[in-house]
Amino acid sequence: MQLNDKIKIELLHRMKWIRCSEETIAERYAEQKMRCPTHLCIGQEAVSAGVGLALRSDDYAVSTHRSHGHYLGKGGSLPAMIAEIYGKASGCSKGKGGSMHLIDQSVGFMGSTAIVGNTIPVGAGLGLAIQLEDSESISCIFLGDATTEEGVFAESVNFCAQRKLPVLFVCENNFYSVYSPLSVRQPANRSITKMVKGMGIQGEVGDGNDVLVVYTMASKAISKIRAGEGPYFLEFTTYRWREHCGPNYDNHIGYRTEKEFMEWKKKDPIPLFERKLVSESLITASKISEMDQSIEKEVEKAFVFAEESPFPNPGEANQHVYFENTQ
Ligand SMILES: Cc1ncc(C[n+]2csc(CCOP(=O)(O)OP(=O)(O)O)c2C)c(N)n1
Ligand SMILES: [Mg+2]
Repeated sequence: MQLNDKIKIELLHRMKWIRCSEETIAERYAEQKMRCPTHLCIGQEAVSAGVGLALRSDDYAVSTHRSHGHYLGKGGSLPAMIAEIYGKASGCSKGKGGSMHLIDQSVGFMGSTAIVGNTIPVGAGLGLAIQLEDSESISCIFLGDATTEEGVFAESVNFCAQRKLPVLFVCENNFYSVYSPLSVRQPANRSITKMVKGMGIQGEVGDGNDVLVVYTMASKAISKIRAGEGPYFLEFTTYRWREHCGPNYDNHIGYRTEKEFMEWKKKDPIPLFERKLVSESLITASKISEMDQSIEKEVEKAFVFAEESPFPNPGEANQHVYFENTQ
C-alpha cells in the first residue's frame, strides 16, 4: 500500500500531539490540580496514532484505563480531555469521570473504564448494533496484553467470531500488567495472537513502535472487516516508559531492568519516524520545529481552558453523562 504524504505527516503530528499532552500532564501532575489517577501511554503513541488515523470518524472505539492516546488518536478534543482530567464541567465526561473514564460520542469514542476487560463486551455490543443496523462502521476495542487473561475477553471473542461482527481488537502488548511480566502470567510458549486465531478469528502481530506498520496493518484489517469478513485481532508489541499509574519513572523498583528500558527507548517511535520522513524529503527540520511549537501552544491553551473552566454543579451529580438519544 502506498501511503500518501499527507497521511505520513499527520501520523507524525498525532504521535507528537499525544506525547506532548501526556508529558505536560506528567510535568504538572504534582500541582495536585489533576486529582484522578493517570495511566500514561508515553512510548506507545504509534499504536494510538496509527489505529486512530486508520479508523473513520463514524467508527466506534472503546478503551481502557490507559486511554488518553486512544481518545486523541480517534480525533478527540484535547481541551475536553485535559478539562476532564481536571474534573471540570467542560470535560468530555462533564468532569465526572477523570482520566480513566473518557467518553465522547461526537468522535465515536464510546467509553473507557478502569476495570480491566470491562469495555470489551461494550465494543462487541457496538459491533452487534452496527450489524443489526447494517451500517458500514466498525467497532474498535483497545485492550492490553493482560486483558486477554480475563474471562470476558474469551467470551467476547467467541461471540464476535460466531456472529461475524465488524469488530477490530487492538491488543497493545507492552509485556506487563502493573509489575507482572507476561512470563509470570502466561505459559512461555503461548502467542496471544495464535491463541486468538485458534478461537476462530483472523489475527496478526506487528511492531507497535513503527507507526507505518500500525497504520498499514490496521487499514488492511479494517477493509476486511468492512468487506464483511468478520472480526480481526491485531497485536502490537510496544513498551510503556513511565510507571504503571502516575507521572514518574519506576525502574528502580526492580520489576524490569534498566537495560530492557533503554533498549525500548532506542526504539522511540517518534524520532524513528521523524528521521524517516526527513530522509524521504517529506519534511524539513524547520517544519518539524514549527510543528513542535504549534503543538506546545495548543497543549498550553488546553491547560488554560481546563484551569479556567468551572467545576460541575454538585446538584447535577446524579445526572448521567452518557448518551443523548439522537433518534
Ligand atoms: C478486573 C480488574 N482486575 C485488576 C485490576 C487492576 N489493574 C488495573 S490496570 C491492570 C493491568 C492491566 O494490564 P494490561 O491489560 O496489559 O494494560 P497496561 O496497563 O499494560 O496498559 C490491573 C491488573 C483492575 N482494574 N480490574
Ligand atoms: Mg500490558
